Amino acid sequence: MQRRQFLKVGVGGAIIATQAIHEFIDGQPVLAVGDAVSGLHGASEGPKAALALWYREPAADWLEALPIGNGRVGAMVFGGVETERLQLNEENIWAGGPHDYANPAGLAALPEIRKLVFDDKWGEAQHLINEQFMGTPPAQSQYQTAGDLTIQFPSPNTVTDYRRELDLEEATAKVSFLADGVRYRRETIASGPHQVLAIRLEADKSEHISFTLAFNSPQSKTVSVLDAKTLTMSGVSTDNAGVKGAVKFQCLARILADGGALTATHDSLSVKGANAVTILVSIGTSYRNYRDVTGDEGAQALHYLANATARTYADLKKAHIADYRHIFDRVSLDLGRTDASKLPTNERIPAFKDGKDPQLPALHFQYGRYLLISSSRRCRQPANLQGIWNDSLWPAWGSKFTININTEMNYWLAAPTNMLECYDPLFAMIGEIAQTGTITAKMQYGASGWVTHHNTDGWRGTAPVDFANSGMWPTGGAWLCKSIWDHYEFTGDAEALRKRYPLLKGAALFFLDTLVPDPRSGYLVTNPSVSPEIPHHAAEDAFVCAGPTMDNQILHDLFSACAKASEIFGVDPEFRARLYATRNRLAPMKIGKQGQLQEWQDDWDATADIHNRHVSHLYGLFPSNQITQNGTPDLFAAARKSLEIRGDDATGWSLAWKINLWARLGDGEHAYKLVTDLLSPDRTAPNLFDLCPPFQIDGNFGVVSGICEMLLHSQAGELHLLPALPSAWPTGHVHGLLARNGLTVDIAWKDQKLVNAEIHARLASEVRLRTSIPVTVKSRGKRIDAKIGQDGVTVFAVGSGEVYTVTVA
Ligand code: FUC
Repeated sequence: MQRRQFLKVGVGGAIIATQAIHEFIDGQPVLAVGDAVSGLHGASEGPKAALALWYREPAADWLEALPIGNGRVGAMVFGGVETERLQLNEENIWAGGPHDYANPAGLAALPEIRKLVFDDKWGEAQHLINEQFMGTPPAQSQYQTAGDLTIQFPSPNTVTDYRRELDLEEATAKVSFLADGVRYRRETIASGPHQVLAIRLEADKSEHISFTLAFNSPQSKTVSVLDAKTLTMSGVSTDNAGVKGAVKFQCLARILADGGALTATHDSLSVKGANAVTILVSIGTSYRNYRDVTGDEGAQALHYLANATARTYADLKKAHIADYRHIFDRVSLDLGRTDASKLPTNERIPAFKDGKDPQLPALHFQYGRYLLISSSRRCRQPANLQGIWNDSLWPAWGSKFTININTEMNYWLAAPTNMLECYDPLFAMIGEIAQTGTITAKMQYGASGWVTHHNTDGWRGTAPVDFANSGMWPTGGAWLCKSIWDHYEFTGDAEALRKRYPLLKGAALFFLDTLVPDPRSGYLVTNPSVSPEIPHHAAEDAFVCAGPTMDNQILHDLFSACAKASEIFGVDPEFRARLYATRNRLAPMKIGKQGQLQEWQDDWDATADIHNRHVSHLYGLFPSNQITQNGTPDLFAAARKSLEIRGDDATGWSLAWKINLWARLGDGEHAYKLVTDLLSPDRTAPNLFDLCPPFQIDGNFGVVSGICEMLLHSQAGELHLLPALPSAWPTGHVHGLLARNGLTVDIAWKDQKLVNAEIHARLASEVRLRTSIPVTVKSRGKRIDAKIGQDGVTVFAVGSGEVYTVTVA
């Protein structure tokens, strides 16, 4: 027996009837079954794909709109009935223009700054840094919106059966509704292979598609009609701190109509009575790279548009889906299923704390992967603080690259969730900041190699910016270099490492030249530096210091990676010896009076801002592996203590980092508690964008990594299955996670215990398998001769191309 109800709500002047949450079949609440609709997709029931975000109403604001992107070009799709708004982005539209921020006055001030820091005169040191050592100008530029494309439809009298969704399996935004008895359907894709946005408009009655197309933008721009079916908007980015706005951009929108009549005004195009329409949107910019903005934006936009015009929407979509799925399909995740997943996505967020929706974190996990594929592929810029999605000229923190945590976090998921190609723009950016960072190293430190501080932008600024308390941190480039070594550890790809070895070497050379002996401890330390953004004496607003724990940990990893790479390639033996010798003189990690891991060389943690969102000194636990349960049990306990003192309450990205940390501590319940804190309306927007607040995409990406860490560890020479599985996910499976040493791992579990796992080896190596219960390992159907280590670890050799099945003994 089925019962259907409708709610009436007004949206944008039209009356929309949305369907009530549930229908009831045999007394059980189930998702309402909509009318069978052919064509683009059906309506009113939940999405066909389990992996979809869906809603019963159009987006009323930007955090309800749905993001699509091809790495370079992105859009937020609002799904309005009368007005469809696509807020447009192109990753290279940055305020200002090519500019070097290095400060020639900095070097002369450096000896005095160092002395003040060693003399504990932090306020004076900070003052001198702010006056003499910050970049010129001391603020970097902003990433900016291109503007909006609006599609204005006639006003219907009644609208029913509205639904919009973001289908993560097809990377397609979809809208469907009945207006005055006609079923309308829209789809929007951001094609990677063809570099355009394509919007498909269909109706189930012929001659029913009518609309007016217009561009708008807060940028300085002109809109005009290029030809009878093509609208154009040309603009230029705004000035920044005295640097003239230099990125010219052109947006083109072309209407390809089946039937109907096209008319034009001087700045809009209209269609009347078409059967179906495809609108192609192409954006070109003059940005070639951080020092060259002489590209021909019009030619670039037209090139992609002409190429896409020659294809049908069906062809564009087919190529787009195949291209996207080639990456997306590598990993699947099931954390259990309940009916909660049938609710619209925005209703699931406030309900998540009730604990009955394991599919929401699984959806969030796949959404994070979707967002990285959509913002960091075939493009020049890595994912910035907002990926590529930003509707403002002056976004929070410039929507740039904050590299004292946020940019690194954006890539924590790239290797474990098997999306290695998404690293490419990050590696390209490291190559560029190694160039600008060479100037900063020489000009401000008199050093060789290259350096980057806590932020960079479209102009690849590397000098310290903002203020001493955040900007005076020289270890940003060194941290970014960890991604190069991670890539090698996961893939064993020595050729890729060989190409990037000069970047590691340049980063290390800077520190070999600039580390100074601490007069009190004798260790070699960075000076001046900060433990990112946290005052060690909060009452005195004192941030700058020498040798914060995080710097020592990052440099330990950098020197180790660089030395190992030089060994692999048989080059630079003297340099390698210097690296090892210097590594031995870095200050070691220490345990303080509260039993905590000290954040500084001195035990200042009690006078610090103890609940600060940054947990920088825990870098050693995650993302690094210098602190492990078996290798350094005392430091492991101290790291836990530090995390307890910091507390749970934090920004979105900080919660995400802590999920990874608790997972590394093997505490799945605490990690899950933070997943719950994060999947709440305070930290997750209706479109599942993570809220710092405001929106920052690092939290989306950090959680994906955190869930991986709850299911699989592969650091410190071990492969640990289900190291931090929470009781909220008693049964599930994951397929396709990458682990270090070239392994791909599938795991199935039930009643919180391992059922079986499959390990695919791409390289020959030794696996040290840690499980909570004894296991047997088979290859080609035969049990293999595995040794059981004293600590219960199962040790066996794996061959390249072989598959190993792990079952409970
Ligand atoms: C760091 C953090 C802030 C924010 C900004 C983009 O400065 O301390 O919380 O995430 O980056």
